[in-house]
Amino acid sequence: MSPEILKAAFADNLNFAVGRPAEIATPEDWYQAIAFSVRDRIMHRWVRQFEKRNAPDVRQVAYLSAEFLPGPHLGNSLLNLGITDNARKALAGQDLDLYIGLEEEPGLGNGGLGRLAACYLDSLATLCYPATGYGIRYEFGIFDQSIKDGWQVEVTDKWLLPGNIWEIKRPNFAQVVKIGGHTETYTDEHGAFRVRWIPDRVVVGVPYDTPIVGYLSDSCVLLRLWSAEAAQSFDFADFNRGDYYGAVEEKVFSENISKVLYPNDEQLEGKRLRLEQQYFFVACSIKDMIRLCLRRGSTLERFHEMFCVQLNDTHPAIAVAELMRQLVDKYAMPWERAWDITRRTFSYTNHTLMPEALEKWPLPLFGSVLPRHLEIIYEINRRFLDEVRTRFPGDEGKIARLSIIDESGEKYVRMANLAMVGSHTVNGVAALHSELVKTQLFPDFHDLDPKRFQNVTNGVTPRRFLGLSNPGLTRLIDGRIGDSWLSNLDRLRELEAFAGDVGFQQDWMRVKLENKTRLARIIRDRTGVVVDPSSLFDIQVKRIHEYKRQHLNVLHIITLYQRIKHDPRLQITPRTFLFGGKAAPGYFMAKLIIKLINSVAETVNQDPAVRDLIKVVFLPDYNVKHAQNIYPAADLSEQISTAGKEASGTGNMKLSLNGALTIGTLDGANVEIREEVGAENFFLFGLTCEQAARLRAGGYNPGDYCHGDPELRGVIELIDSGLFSHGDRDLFRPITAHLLERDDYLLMADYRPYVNCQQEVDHAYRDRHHWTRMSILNVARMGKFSSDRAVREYADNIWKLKPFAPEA
Ligand code: GPK
Repeated sequence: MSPEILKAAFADNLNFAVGRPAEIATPEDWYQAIAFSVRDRIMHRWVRQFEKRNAPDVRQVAYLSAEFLPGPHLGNSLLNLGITDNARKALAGQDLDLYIGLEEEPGLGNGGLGRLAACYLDSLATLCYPATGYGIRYEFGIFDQSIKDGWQVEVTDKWLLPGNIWEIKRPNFAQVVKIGGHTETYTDEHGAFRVRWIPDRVVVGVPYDTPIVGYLSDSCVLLRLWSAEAAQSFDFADFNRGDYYGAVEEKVFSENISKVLYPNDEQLEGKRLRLEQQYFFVACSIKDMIRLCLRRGSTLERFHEMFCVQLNDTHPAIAVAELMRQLVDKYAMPWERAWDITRRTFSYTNHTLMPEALEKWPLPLFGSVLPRHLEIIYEINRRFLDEVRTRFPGDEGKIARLSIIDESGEKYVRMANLAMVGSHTVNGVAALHSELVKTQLFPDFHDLDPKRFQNVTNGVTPRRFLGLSNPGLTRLIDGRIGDSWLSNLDRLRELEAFAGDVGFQQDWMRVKLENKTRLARIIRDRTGVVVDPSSLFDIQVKRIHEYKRQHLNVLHIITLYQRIKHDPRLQITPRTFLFGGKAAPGYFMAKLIIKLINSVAETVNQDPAVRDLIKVVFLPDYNVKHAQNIYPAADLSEQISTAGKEASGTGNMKLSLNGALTIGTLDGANVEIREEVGAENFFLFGLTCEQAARLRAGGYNPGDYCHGDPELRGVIELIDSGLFSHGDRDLFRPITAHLLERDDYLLMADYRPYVNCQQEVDHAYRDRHHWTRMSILNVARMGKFSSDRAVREYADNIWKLKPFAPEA
């Protein structure tokens, strides 16, 4: 698409879609005009492919996810369409990057799980797989984080306020969803015994479609997000005849369902509204698939041939019972047939072993929201447990553990068990995690059917996280190996040949320095802290969680601080420690960790004795947009979770892809990253998952580590002295007391190995050629971690899905 054509398109859209004369157009107006023009091109592809995508023999994947974190669309869509340079030319002198930067991001997710879903859409589109991402169009996404006096303050996210050019409302595909009420039995006209569900509420789900364009592939996938609206005609006709205000109330009540994203990451909230959200989007999505299936002339007997449905964690697991309900209650299919279809339709991805994240719903709550589903679940469970009994007669313990209903105390519906029973395949998200899924999480299911368990190691899209975020490095790589690596990441391997090339190393260092200089400017503008771009940028960005151990990082910072104070002439590699991440609003310890980081930053940054050797920065409001500025500037990537706790991690991949070296434990995908880049190019420390288990089993006493290590004791005492809290000796006591008394995440045990490993990092960074060589090798060996590879594995091994056009 030539610059002239784009220029005309921008002018047209400024005129006709935005309605502003060029003379007075603001940057926001220009953003909109460009975005409309890009959307036009995406729509063109979308419409052109309609036939191919909907051919009767085309099988589709539906990716059901309560979260999607796509990031701003404009920059990425320009890149994927291959028109960024021409768009720049078309704008002759105007600042395209300024316009791109104006876009609000759809923060419809919490962290890794939502971002993974977005990476997979990018790859599905790029590889021409027929796919739809189904989710919720939250009116308010993840809160914006600001920092006041060192504490996190949550501010409502208003992403829809400026309007959202990328979505198209499709009221004609709206679906009605029932909630609450009771069930009745009746005999149908053939004398058959049937059940119907009489709800006490109905809401309407209206889909909003955002087509996601693939990288230079001419292909799109659809992100279809459901928004809740009131069923107006229903109100007036059946309930509130003439009751206008009652109907308005009902409207507000209905719209609540898609109002706000629950901001908890790997933590249960257990709220009725959350269950309603889950059911709402699942019911709309299943009905939408049934509609499509029938429209394409198929019968529901072939539902599983038309659709495979991936459950992104257990949030959409109710889909198993909903498809059964549709097939049995509505379409009068015999139970066995319906169950066979259901089992062939679903597969389930587990994303965590953290016990507090495993979803379970109190039975009374579940029954009051979804009375018919509870009955169906009982029936699924009865048949399933009968089968188990014939295989393991008399093993009541096993039966209790496998049951979808937890009856050990107060009764619960276990969503993971429902997902397991209703799926043909379950997968973990990294090799180690997938092993733990078999041995720790679902050992009884594994005994029952080991073939059902698979691994698909996570991946990330190189388009957004290198091509778009790091144009400097992209150009440098293109210059050496051409540009095909962006859709074939294994080709980065060809960079290995240049790892020792001094000229290439210098270019590599120059790009990194430019990226760090840019980030330093952002840090100064957003926090007032001045950092030195030539210092080592040591970065930990991710949700704040005790298991991710941001506070272990802090213990290291205080260790260095203490060393400098004891020895004012100490020579260490100057470092900038950068943190970013949100804490769940109700997670006290996580919020206190943020306060600790900011308090240590305040003390350290203004202490002249530190001689600017260390700077500590907490960059507020970590999100996709900010991440894109951070990854390219990283020298060191902190992946320091307690072994066995991080299912995979994906930030670890993005940072390494941008040339950061990793300091990390043998956890999640770190294990595979280390395998790929080579042990000599990875800073490993800490307990393994087996060692951690043994330590705990033997009666772990964290206090022993502290008392046996004077430096560690000094660090804890320094925190408790009030030095970082204006004399308040109690402020951080919940953290230090937990570390000394319980230390669930084994910081005390891993402290010394971590600090020693950091010393190795310090030394390694002084040899810049060697460091740069390691950095180049890290990038060269990241091919495996492309989401293209991951999506192909899902398609080949789980979905049995083919691209609808042969790959170019
Ligand atoms: C896992 F269970 C969950 C969750 O509720 N939210 C979430 O972001 C993350 N995750 C894991 O913590 C990461 O290790 C993993 O890489 C990511 O999901 C994607 O699989």
